[in-house]
Amino acid sequence: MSAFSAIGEEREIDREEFTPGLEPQPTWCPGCGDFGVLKALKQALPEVGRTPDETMLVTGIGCSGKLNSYLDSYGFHTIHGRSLPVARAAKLANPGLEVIAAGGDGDGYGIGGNHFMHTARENHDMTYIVFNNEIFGLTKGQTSPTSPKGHKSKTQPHGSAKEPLRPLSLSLTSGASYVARTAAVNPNQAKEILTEAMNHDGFAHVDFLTQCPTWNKDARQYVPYIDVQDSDDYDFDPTDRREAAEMMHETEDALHEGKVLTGRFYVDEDRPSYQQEKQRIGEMPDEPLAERYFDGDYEWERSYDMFLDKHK
Ligand SMILES: Cc1ncc(C[n+]2csc(CCOP(=O)(O)OP(=O)(O)O)c2C)c(N)n1
Ligand code: SF4
Repeated sequence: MSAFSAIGEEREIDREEFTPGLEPQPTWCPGCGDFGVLKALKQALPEVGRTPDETMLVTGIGCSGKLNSYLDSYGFHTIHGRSLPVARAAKLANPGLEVIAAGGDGDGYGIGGNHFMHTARENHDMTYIVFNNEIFGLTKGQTSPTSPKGHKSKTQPHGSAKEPLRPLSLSLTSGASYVARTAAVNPNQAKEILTEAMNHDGFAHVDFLTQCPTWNKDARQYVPYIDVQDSDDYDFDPTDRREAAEMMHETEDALHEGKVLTGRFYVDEDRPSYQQEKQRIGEMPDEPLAERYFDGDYEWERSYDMFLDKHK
C-alpha cells in the first residue's frame, strides 16, 4: 500500500485515533492553555474527515512544540521558528495531506516572523496555530513579541518598554486569507474555528490564546471572552478587508485593557492558494510531486528538460 492510498477513504473517525501510544499524557503544567489546543485539534480533525495518516503536523520549539508528541499523525518537530517553511514544502509536495503548522508566539511572531509574513503573503494552503501566551514559556517566562508594554520579566525587570506586536493586523496586511482568534478557555469556539481553518483553502491563521499559569502570572486566564460574531456590540463584515482591519485593531487594543475579543476576523474564500497560482503559470504539475518518488519509472531527466523548454 502506498502512503497515498489512504487519502480520501470515507469512514467514521474517532478523535482517540489521534492519541499516541507512546506519550498519551501531555507533560504540560497543570492548567496550561496548551491542553486546550490539543483537545480542540483532536475534535476538529474528525470533523474535517481527516485520519492520522492524512494529517501532517509541523511544530516549532517551545512548550507548544510538544504538540507533535501528543498528536498521532505524520509530524516534524523542526527548529525554532521554522515550522512554516517545512509545512509549505510538505503541502506543495503532497497536497492531499491536511497540513497544520504550530508553535508559540516567540516561535512564530519573533524568530520565525519572516516566515509568517511570507507564508501569509503567498497564501500557502495550511492552518497555522500560534499558541499565544504572551511570553516564552519553555525558557522560563522571558518577554516575547506579544508581551504587553510594561510587562515585567527576568529579561525586562523594569517592565517592557516596547509596544506588543499586533498578530491579527500583521496577518491581514501580509495577505492571510483566513484570520481568527480563539482561546483555550473557550473549547467549543476553538473546535469550530480550527474546523473552519482546516476547511479553508489558503493560509488560515489562528491566534490561540493559551494561558501560562507557571511563568505569566500577570496574564489573565483570558476570561471572560467575547465572541464578536455572537455579541450585539460588534457589527462588522469579516469579508470586508477594511472593516476587518478596524475590528482587529480594536481587538488588539482591548486585550491589554482586559477585554478578550475572539472570533473570525477576516475570511476571503476567493483568493487562489500559492499552489493554484503556480499551476496557473505552468510551474507546478497537477500530479503531486511526492508521488514521483514512489514511481520508479518516472523520467526525472525528461521532466527537467521539459521544464527548461517551457521557460526558454
Ligand atoms: C535558535 C534558537 N534560539 C533560542 C532557542 C531557545 N528557545 C527555546 S524555546 C524558546 C522560546 C519559546 O517561546 P514560545 O515560542 O513563545 O513558545 P512557548 O514555550 O511559550 O510555547 C527559546 C528562545 C532555541 N531553541 N533555538
Ligand atoms: S511553562 Fe507555561 S506554557 Fe509551558 S507547559 Fe508550563 S504552563 Fe504551559
